[in-house]
Amino acid sequence: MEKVKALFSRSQLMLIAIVMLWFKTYILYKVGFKINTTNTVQEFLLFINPLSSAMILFGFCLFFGYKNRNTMIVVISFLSTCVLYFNLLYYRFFSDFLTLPVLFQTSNAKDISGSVIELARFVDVLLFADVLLLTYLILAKKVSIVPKKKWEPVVMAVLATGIFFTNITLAQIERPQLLTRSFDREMLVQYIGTFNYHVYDAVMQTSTKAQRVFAESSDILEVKQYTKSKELPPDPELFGIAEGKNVIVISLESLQTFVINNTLYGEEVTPFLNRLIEDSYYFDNFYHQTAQGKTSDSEFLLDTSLFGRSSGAVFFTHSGNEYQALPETLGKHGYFTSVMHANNRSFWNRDLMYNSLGYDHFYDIEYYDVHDENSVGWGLKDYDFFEQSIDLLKNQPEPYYTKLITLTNHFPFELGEEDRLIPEYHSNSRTLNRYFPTVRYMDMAFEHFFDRLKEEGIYENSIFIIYGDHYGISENHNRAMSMYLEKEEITPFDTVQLQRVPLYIHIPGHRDNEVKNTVSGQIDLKPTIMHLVGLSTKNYVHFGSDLFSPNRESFVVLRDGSHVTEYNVQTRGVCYRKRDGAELDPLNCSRKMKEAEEHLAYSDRVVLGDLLRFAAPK
Ligand code: GP9
Ligand code: MN
Repeated sequence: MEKVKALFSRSQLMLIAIVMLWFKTYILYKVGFKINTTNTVQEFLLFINPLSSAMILFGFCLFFGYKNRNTMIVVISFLSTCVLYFNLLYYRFFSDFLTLPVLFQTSNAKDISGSVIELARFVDVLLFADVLLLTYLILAKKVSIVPKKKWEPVVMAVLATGIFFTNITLAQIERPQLLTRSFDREMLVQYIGTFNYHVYDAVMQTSTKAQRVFAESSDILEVKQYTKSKELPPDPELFGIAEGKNVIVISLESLQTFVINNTLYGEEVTPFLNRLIEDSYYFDNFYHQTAQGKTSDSEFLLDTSLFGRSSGAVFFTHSGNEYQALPETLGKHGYFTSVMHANNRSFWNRDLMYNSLGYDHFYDIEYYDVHDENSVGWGLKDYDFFEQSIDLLKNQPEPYYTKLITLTNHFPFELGEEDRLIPEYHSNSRTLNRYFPTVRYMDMAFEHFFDRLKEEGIYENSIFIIYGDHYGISENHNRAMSMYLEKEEITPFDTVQLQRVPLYIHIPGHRDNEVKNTVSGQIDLKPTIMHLVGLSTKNYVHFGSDLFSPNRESFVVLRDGSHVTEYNVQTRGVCYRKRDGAELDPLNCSRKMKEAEEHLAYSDRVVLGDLLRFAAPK
């Protein structure tokens, strides 16, 4: 403590600089970035998070003595203010925080440099007030000049790390997995601070870059050979059936197959989706293949036919890659491509990733009228989201490829009394209990959307790809789940079966609909859609295959390495018989297990090495 006192009394200018940067950042959070908090812990984190970085930044001055120390204080104060200011300007334009790739993406830089003058405001000068004050104090000789001492940086480092770890621990408690899953930049800034966020971003980007640097152009040839050997011809009856039509993809939040055609206390959970089976191709053995990237992983699988990452979110780590994604390809064939989702642009790094995937437009929360009355849980209620999306759809040039992402059926499955169409379940899991009414609500909202599409004449001229993005009920709720499913227990085999999500391919006016049992996953959607709209998939690197191909083999690989075939399920080192979950000799699964591993390894090579940049342009 003595040393701490001594440290700051020796360098009062540094103390002033730290306190000013700290308070300034906090004020900027509130006024400039308009960061809202929902509880006191969050507010406390927001307040405290600039402190440790301010201490580390100004700590560098302690390596200098005499006049140099004071000059360094001003320099650091100026540079850190510039970082804040660039973020502010960027935020005014994109409602997002800077990331390294953005800084080096010239197109973005151009976007913003042209409008810097418009983005800057006179009051911004205030941001630099402390830099001026520090300079004045030095020039007016109001501060002491001291020689450097070896113990000073040590004391500062101990202090700063102490505060830093308290901050990170609190953030981790308040928002588990924030750093490992890195889902939202705004949240990262809110919880760990602007400067720490930039360091975190730099570490993430550098580790990613390294693998890219070592990749060679010949690597893609080997991958192409592999995927080509698995390419399947389309069903001639369905090839091109949707040519020139709008493709509307609906990602239904956390919807799992176990609720389809199921009841809760005698009432159907998804009456509309149950009826929809009759006039759609319905896939009852379709699996999500997502990992920590959740919704964003499912979007990635859909649009690229590649696997996301085993940890973290590919939307964050590899948003600068070349993908030859579905929106880009459809765009080249005359489609307008867009996403409609009433959330922040920066969530899952969508704003940057959608550019890489080739989307023309992202209708984010700004395009929706969202207020307390039409919101619940994560935001805009599905009914209102669908209703408001109708106008957006109507105003798009046709044909379009549009993905709509729902939100209400999201953990923790909150719902107002007025929207509860069926009761909650009664079990020891609040999560599972609440899941049923929100699924039922989503089903109702979705039915309304279909009615509206018909009223507006959009329906006839479109095809629909409707799927659940990932599980909603995790293994933590196995006891309650076994009760609901009337099973003694949920085994690892059952857990894999519970990764099934519904998939509907609905073609208005089409007659030959049926329930398809082929074992498949989200990775198969891209080649399927391409064939439906009449595009060849030759020369594309796809890890999935057309769901309608007559030669298709039942096979899906999950991101954790589990796989399912027509007869077997392999997970956590055990081979099961698919029919009844009986354990089998591992030999029954070994051939396909090798293929599953190969599949993931090749796909990872493409993503980590950014190999599609070497593929011939289409
Ligand atoms: C957020 C929404 C939900 O925008 O897509 O994300 P999730 O938590 O399901 O990945
Ligand atoms: Mn989701």
